[in-house]
Amino acid sequence: MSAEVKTAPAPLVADASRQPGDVAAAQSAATIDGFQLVIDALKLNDIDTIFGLPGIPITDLTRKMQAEGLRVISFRHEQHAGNAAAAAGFLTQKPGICLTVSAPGFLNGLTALANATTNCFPMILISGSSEREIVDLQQGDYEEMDQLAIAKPLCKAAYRVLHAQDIGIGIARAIRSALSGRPGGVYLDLPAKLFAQTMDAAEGRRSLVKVVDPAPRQLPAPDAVRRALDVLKGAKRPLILLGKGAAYARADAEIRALVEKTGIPYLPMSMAKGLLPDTHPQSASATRSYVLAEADVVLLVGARLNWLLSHGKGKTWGGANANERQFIQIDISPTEMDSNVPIAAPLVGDIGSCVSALVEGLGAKWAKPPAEWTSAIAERREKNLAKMAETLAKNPSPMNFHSALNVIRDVVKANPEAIVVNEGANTLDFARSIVDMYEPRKRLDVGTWGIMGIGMGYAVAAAVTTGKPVIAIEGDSAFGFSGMEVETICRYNLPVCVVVFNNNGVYRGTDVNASGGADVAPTVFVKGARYDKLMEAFGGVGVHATTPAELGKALKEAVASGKPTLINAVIDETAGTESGRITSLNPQAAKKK
Ligand SMILES: Cc1ncc(C[n+]2csc(CCOP(=O)(O)OP(=O)(O)O)c2C)c(N)n1
Ligand SMILES: [Mg+2]
Repeated sequence: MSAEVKTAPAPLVADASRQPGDVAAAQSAATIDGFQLVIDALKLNDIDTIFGLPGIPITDLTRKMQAEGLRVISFRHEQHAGNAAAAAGFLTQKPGICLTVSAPGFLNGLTALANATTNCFPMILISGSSEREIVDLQQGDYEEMDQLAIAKPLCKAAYRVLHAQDIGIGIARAIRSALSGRPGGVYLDLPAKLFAQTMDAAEGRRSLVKVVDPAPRQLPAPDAVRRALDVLKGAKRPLILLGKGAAYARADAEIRALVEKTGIPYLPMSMAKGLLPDTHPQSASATRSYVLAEADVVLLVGARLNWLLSHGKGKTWGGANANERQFIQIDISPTEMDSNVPIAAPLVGDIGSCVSALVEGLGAKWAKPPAEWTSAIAERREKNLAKMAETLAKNPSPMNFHSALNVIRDVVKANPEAIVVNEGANTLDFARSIVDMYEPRKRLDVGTWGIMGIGMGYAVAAAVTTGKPVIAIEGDSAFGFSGMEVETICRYNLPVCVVVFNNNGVYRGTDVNASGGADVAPTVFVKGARYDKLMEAFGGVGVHATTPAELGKALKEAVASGKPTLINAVIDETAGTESGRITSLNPQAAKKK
């Protein structure tokens, strides 16, 4: 039990009939209300930060939370508060809490809740709601909406608390649901009436629940470990694929031991970059398409065979060869197995336990992969890296993605503790491959959905939960989704530097309106926009950068000073491609000439 429980929360409502000096009577008559129970339940479970947006019925809750020592980070739109909560969950292994008002605020938070669930980030969306009796009879209450029913299909679990004495259990259930097994989003509905309900203070305190072991280890079965090792042993061209689940698991030392003891080349998915430094000699990132097509045994660690991995089949996986490949998959969720292709050796359990079991089973005589395979990879890797270095060294005018990212790459190398947030299309694809990461959980991006709008929410969460510098590399379109939160960044004086890759539009700025009309094409924005002025409007530092030198200087200063900064990096508007690297997923009306 933590210290908070031992100290009795101050009763908010005293019994008027209490006689001075009558301590026993005062104690039994002392009451506690719903507001206080919510706060005490969260604190008891080591929740220290709330991301939200106040209004009826939760305004007082936000004030009281702050008064009681919780950090309350107030946003300009709930989606970004929700994204911040999700990122905080990923970074801390504690559920991030997003607090919203009823109906419209709740709906604004839902995209983040669904995205958190898709990404397997633990978060809890706590929403105030209107009067059940009126909502259920559809009598038109203030912000009437059956929020619980709407949230249910978009998250792991959804609960509503109707009575003050159930607040403790409700919050405990939400926490356990968010963290246990495969983590995800949870919805907790707190109707307005609940907050003012009172109950006996001592009974109220007893009703609170400290969740014990919310994400229990799940050990893999010994025969499953043996099977996995047998498959791995038979491999001629093995590959380890690390997903963001591996980053979340904080099994950093075990994963490094597995990679280094087996000598198997590895490929990190974008948010697993940095689990081992991207400069690690076994990294096959620079020759991704070769290893995916050629590997005969692939060990998936917290990575799912979804669209990001072409579902484990087809051209990416070597076409005809795909049938002969064997997969070993480590995942906490048994039903992930065989979701897209057969899994020869499923290893169900938590990543730390599964990887440790494999490392233990390697024994002293584990044979490294055939040199034919590792040297073929090394050769290609060196060739590709040299090619990339050549491209990066160019200094075209105007700047392109490469020359701009080259300087960001250097600043990240010099500040490996910095957290990189990244969204956009070309801005995302180029940054992912050009900017090396050196430490685990330092890269946050669009994740499983490829969603735009996570930028400022994730940046705020990264800064608040770690206190480290944050560099948000943003397409100009991507930035627009959450741009107003630069005020939030300035208000809390967060060490965030936003770099807007300004190419005048979605993908590029050169599209034309085929009708010949006065409107610009749907993908084109105001040309030459000055996003830096937006940051200046709130007292932050704004920089207009048209050369890599200007960009590099401004970024270094921002990281050193920790001052909220926005660099408007002017990028050649012709440099990008439609949909970045996922052009093949884009249905087009007619083939472009
Ligand atoms: C919520 C959401 N809406 C729309 C999209 C479609 N989309 C994908 S990338 C993108 C923006 C790309 O433009 P930008 O951020 O400027 O990056 P660039 O390619 O220009 O570098 C959009 C709108 C999305 N992924 N998510
Ligand atoms: Mg753009």
